[in-house]
Amino acid sequence: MKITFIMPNIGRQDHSLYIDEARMEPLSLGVLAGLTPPDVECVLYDDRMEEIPFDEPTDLVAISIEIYAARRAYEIAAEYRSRGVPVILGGAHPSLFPEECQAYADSIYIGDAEFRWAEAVEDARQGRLKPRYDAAVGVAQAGGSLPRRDLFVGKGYLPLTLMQFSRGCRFACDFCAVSAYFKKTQYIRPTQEVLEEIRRQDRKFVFFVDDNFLSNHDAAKSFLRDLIPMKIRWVSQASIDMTNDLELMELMAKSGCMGHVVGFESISPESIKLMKKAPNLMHKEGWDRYQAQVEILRQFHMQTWATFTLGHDFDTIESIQETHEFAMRNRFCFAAYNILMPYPGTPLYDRLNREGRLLFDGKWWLHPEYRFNQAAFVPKNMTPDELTDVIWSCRDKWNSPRSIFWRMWDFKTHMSSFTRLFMYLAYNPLYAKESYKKQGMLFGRNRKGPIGVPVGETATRRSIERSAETTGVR
Ligand code: B12
Ligand code: SF4
Repeated sequence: MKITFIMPNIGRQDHSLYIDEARMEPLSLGVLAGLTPPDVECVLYDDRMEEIPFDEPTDLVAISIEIYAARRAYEIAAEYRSRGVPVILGGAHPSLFPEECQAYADSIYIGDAEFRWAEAVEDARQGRLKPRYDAAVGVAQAGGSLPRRDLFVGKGYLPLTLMQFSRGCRFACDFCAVSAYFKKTQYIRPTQEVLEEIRRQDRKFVFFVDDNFLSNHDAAKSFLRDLIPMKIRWVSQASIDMTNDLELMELMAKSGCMGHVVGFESISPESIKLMKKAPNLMHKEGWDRYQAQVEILRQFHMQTWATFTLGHDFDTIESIQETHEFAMRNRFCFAAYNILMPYPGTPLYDRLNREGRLLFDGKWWLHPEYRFNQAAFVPKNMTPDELTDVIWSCRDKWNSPRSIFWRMWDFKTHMSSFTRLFMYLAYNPLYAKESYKKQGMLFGRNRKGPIGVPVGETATRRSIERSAETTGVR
């Protein structure tokens, strides 16, 4: 038996093929292949940089979907199904919105692969794949199952190893798909299994893709004490309440932490309360626009990737512009000015739906006219276009060479060691380039016809190729 694993891309640019130059290993598919019985042949195709050989013989196609790639995933599924190959869809989007995905696949898988994937493979082998598998969520890779990292070799992924320490988060932010998926719970792997996984791979640079690595401070501290002797460098994602615990900060620095993706979300305390982002309001000294917290991050040399969700009900054009000034003043390593997005299954989506504020028929991810980084709802204090424009102008300013040069001059963070400076200089231009390439991109490849009609897809591909031939831009 042979299974083809596919990582779908978001879409394509209008004028050229889109290759994601900042692509990272698709850990979900590596984990999935690791959980597959060893007698099954596994191949992986990554739509972010390679053409999918639809005619290559295979017995089952497994696609992992997050919401932005849903449209493209359905197109890929249609290509295979038109050739008689069964397709199963899994991941965050099918788990949160199974009703939609069911229409585009032979089978959908809800929840973590750890629980029922082996059964689904066996069913496919016997030719009796069920239309739906409802699985639980919980501790990742239990029993020490390892991802099939051999499938990533030669695909040009960024040189860092993706790994999980935990899954889920205890907080309940109203816009967060993770909180909805894991029902406000964090599931932590046994330390020895994580350490063994670190030992079994070659790199010394690890990205723990946890939703909130520090959701449980005590568990994190215990793990970090054991991580110190491994002498790795690592980054992760974590909430800002980490700065309330200096012992935790100390252990992170000692175990090689370079910094975290930190969800600041907004500089307006009213918006933070509305979105229920509790960790951002936990600072002992009260609200000071994160100044004391950012100083603590700097004190421990953390190179912070600040993320913002913009367009909450108390945000204004001015407050969004001030958010950019806040990020510049603090010379963050990276910043993501994300438009607040209504993901189905979240309280935010339900509220905006009730209030009649959703645009694009409430299904922006499938809409043929929706473009990457465009407002998909009606904000309170500005028009959707104003929200789109002000965020783009912040992003544009942030990514300019002048800004990259100016932000570099922080001797506590980016200039505090050669490795940190290298990371700053290597990744800032790369992310800036990706940001410009992705801005305004339509989703999927088939722009005109209904989703999942392979004929249109082929025509689109031909026209893109022609455009690439004439312009020389790919
Ligand atoms: C790491 C990460 C990233 C990395 C990308 C890593 C990579 N390889 O490319 C970075 C930081 C670059 C990133 C970017 C984005 N991400 Co992201 N990301 C994550 C994160 C935190 C972890 C994903 C991961 O690798 N987990 C580890 C693996 C092993 O777990 P898993 O993916 O959940 O897979 C398990 C199950 O879902 C299931 N499963 C998954 N696929 C399949 C397939 C089949 C067939 C089966 C049977 C089972 C199955 O089994 C797996 C094992 O248990 C998730 C949050 C999350 N918990 O999912 C968000 C998440 C997936 N991202 C999200 C988003 C929105 C984005 C962006 C679009 C953000 C933006 N505005 O730019 C971008 C663009 C992505 C793109 N396509 O280009 C959302 C998706 C929301 C949704 N409803 O779908 C999530 C859920 C975060 C959130 N809080 O909302 N992301
Ligand atoms: S702290 Fe982060 S991961 Fe946790 S619920 Fe809030 S946004 Fe989601």
